[in-house]
Amino acid sequence: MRCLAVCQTELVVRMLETALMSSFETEFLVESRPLARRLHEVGVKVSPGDLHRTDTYLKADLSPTTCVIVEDNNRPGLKKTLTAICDAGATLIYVLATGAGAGSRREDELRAAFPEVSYLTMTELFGAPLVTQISRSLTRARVQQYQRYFADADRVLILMHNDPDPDAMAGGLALRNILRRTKATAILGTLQGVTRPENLRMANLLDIQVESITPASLGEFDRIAMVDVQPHYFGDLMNTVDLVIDHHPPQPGYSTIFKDIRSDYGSTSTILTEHLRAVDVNISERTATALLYAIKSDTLFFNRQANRVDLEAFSFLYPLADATLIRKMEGTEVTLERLEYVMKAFQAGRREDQVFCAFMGQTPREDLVAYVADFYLQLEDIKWTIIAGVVNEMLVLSVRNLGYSRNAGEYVRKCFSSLGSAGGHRSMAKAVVPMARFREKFGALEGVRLSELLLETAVQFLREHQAPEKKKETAKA
Ligand SMILES: [Mn+2]
Repeated sequence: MRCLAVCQTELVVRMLETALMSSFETEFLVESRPLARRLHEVGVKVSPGDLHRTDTYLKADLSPTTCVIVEDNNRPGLKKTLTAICDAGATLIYVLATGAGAGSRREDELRAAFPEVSYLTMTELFGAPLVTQISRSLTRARVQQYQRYFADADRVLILMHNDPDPDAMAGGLALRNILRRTKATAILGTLQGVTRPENLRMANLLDIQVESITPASLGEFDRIAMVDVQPHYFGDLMNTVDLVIDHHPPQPGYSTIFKDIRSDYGSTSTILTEHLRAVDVNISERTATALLYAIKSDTLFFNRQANRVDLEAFSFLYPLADATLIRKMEGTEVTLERLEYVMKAFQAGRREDQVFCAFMGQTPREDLVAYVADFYLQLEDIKWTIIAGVVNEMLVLSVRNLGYSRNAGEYVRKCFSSLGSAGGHRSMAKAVVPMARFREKFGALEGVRLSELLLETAVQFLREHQAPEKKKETAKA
């Protein structure tokens, strides 16, 4: 494809020449003869000409498929130049703003006069990659600091939350790589081991050894790092650690030598992918596969709280990872045990509009509650699910919704924070309250009656929080 660049300054000519060389056959037009001569001498295809005359462009052999780039360094005369170019029959016209006056006002002015012209600014084109590069070097400095700090330790513990999920395990694996350690010198540990089927499957398929540790054994480690979790999760067990890398909202009440907490990231693995890239550590297929799977599963394949950085990490990891293995890890999520709880929720569940609530009674593990909540969200007309079960005398509630509706975290905090722990994000939240306290407040309900109670609290919450928006809609109409 041919490209004609109409430029004022040498720097822009040279920059465009290098940038477009491999994709376009590019010629340049400049106003100044001395500049044309100088550029010609170094091999640039350039000719001088009066930029305001249609003739100049006709001579340059413009066709409707020639891409024309016009440098705008904020000097007067741009409109005359554009008129001449249009009159010569050009249709693919880009104005490249390089001057300080570039901005939305100038863009609006140009658009009004030349609706077909596209307006690009150097700041836009150049800004994002520049910021990425600079933040990468900030990350590099950060990573190098903790690498040095961990270097002389004999035994390192990389601690994950209970029943570590793909994000925790992948994050742990990546951190071990960054610390240039093996499983003998940096243990991936947890106080309560892997139980959820897909977590087990990931650990097996990627040969990730997760070791069970006890509170008493914490003292055996020279350095402790946490991934995908912060010390407050473990109560008073650890108030001081060496490194925390997490994407959950920052928590107070602990001290750490180093930390990198980015709560706007969809996964801890995204943060660690950036760490790996910043220090040019060789990323093995196994680590890339783990990280890719983790980003995919923590963001529910970009359905839940994901942003540009998660996508960026995903596309960086994709060619390095084993996609077949990821499919195997995802496997079929359905097990007989899970089906049993899906059925229990079906029998005891109640539904109103787009809200489904179910109390499943005694439940062996928390992950079943979460699974059933995710499961019913797949139903076509369901936008909210609230599933509860009793795990060890505690009522565990999982709330899910399709992100764009009301806030799930707000719902659990409003209804249950006075009874126990309650919190979460917009699209997923969880509450854990002692069954005894729940009964004190709501009475000794069982089965369907408890589902009905949950439905009532949810419907009321949604109604209260819907009111302002409805008003707005009516106002608009
Ligand atoms: Mn996570």
